[in-house]
Amino acid sequence: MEKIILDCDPGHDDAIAILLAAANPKIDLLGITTVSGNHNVDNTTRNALSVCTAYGIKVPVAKGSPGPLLIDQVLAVEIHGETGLDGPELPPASFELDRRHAVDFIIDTVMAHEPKTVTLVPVGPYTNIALAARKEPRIVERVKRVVAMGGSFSRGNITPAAEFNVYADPEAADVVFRAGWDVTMVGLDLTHQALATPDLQDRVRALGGSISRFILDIWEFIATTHGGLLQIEYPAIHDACCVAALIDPEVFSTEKADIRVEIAGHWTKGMTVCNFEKMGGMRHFGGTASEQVNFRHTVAMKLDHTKFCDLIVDAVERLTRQKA
Ligand code: PIR
Ligand code: CA
Repeated sequence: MEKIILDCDPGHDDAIAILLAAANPKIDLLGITTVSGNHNVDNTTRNALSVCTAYGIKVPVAKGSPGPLLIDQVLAVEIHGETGLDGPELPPASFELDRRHAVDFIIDTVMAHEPKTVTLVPVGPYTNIALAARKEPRIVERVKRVVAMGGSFSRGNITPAAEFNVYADPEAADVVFRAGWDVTMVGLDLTHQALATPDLQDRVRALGGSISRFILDIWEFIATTHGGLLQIEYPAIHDACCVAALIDPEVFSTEKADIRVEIAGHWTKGMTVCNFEKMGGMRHFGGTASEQVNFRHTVAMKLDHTKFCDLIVDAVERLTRQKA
């Protein structure tokens, strides 16, 4: 069992990540923390609680940071709508938030478990994770690893160079990639392969029931915004890729790299600059040539789409059975 804390900004694909984490027996979901990103933190928190209420997910939910560390807030309303999760119908939340701030929830939870047993899974801007590492630096040594959705080594989705989660809080991303923990970057290069193809949608539709309906409604909404803006053929299921990799490490291939976050660039702010070991590895990044290159990050490369789809279908099946 992989013990995880899912730090998210639901968010359509975030909601699917929550369902996959709650459903799969290989994941022990210790809690959900929320952050501003796709929408403000009030909305992303309400959405997280509503998803948990609707599908009987009983884990602590702790509300986190209302905005990025330094820059002005950037939301993704044009993708996720006015509520942050437009489209599907959800019930009002029927249970209470954890009383702690997300940052304290993360610290307490990591410190309360044995060293190297808790994995952090940030799938929104990394504000809470950066603050937690600053507030209690011992968590950096203590977590097992960080598997983060965000970044890209090819193209961006909010600017030509930058992916949204990194762009929305670049300084936080810089803290996370500079810290000494084991970080896997599950960026757009990978998640733009994780598409809700007609075949996957048919398999989910065939299961019937309210969870199947919910996921189809998510994809229906995202197809209109995502498809129009980004010219991607089908909805991308970004955030669930991190959870999928913790269930089955073979769901994607990886390469080692040294990743730096561009926080000062004019056209490139929020870009994740990947120095790949396999490509020969540039000896330095420019700037201060003395900065030692260290290929200690992992980058997600090629998705096994069939394996990924099987995990999504399996999660819908399990949750539907549990609900019945
Ligand atoms: C933001 C997202 C997805 C698409 C766009 N265009 C903007 C959200 C997703 O929830 C995911 O975590 C990440 N941010 C992908 O950039
Ligand atoms: Ca997200």
